[in-house]
Amino acid sequence: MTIDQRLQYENQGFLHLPGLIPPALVERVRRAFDAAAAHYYDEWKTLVAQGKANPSFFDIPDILDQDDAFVELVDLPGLLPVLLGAVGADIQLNHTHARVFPPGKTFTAPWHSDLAEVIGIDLAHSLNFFVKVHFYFEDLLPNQGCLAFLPGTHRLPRDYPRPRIEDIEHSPAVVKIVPKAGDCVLFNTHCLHMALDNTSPKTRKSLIYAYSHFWVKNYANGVPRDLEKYATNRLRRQMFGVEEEGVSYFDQRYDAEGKTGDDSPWHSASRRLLSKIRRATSITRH
Ligand SMILES: O=C(O)CCC(=O)C(=O)O
Repeated sequence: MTIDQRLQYENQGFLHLPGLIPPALVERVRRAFDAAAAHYYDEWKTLVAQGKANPSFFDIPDILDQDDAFVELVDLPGLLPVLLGAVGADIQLNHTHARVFPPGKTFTAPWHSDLAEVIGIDLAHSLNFFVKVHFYFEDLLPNQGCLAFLPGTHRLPRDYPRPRIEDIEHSPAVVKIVPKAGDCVLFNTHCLHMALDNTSPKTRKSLIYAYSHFWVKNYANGVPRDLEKYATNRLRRQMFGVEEEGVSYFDQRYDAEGKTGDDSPWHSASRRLLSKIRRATSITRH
């Protein structure tokens, strides 16, 4: 993480990281996402008709099992130093969403912290607790459900009254990010944010990966089913919640210099995985 990124992340609560996903990977992600979205679209519509799904958006399930490209984003080389700077060496993938947001009103609560109900953490002083990365593989139009933030609000206490902003597009308190294909947006999930309405004629597509510490429970959708294929090195094992034998939850560390034996086979790691039967529900506030 560069000093500019650190200052921006710590003081504003979010970072727009342009062009981090290499073009070839952008293309693979785009194709795989469209194929998976098409596969699950009818199921979503059926659930909507039965009143069992939200009509405003849907998440493709278990995205890490859909294509290698989605696993490659987890530890994207250009993103990794920023992730390590934002969370720390004990980073773990916490959960994923592959989100399809057709034209319509936003489904997120206005100006929310994802962590407002979390107890045991002084959120205003825990700058490195929990981050999300939104990955974009298509250019967004300014009115295509872009993410918006209230900079600096990650430093406010959890009970700070949620602001009502009448004219979001013109408020100087708001930063809206209009990303291009290949961009990532990383943010402290306690920073007040929301997805804006998608008033464009185009569906917004994005991937959302959440990261926290190794000792925070992860969700099933943050662990690919085929660990033997994907958890091929120390970092990947840690990202997917696989414990190293003899290392406690709290002592798990990825050493970016590679001093921790990246070549130790996956089989030597403890198989005690965090259970895939955990509910794979969203912690986005709807
Ligand atoms: O833009 C989205 O899909 C959700 C934004 C949000 O509230 C979140 O990622 O926590």
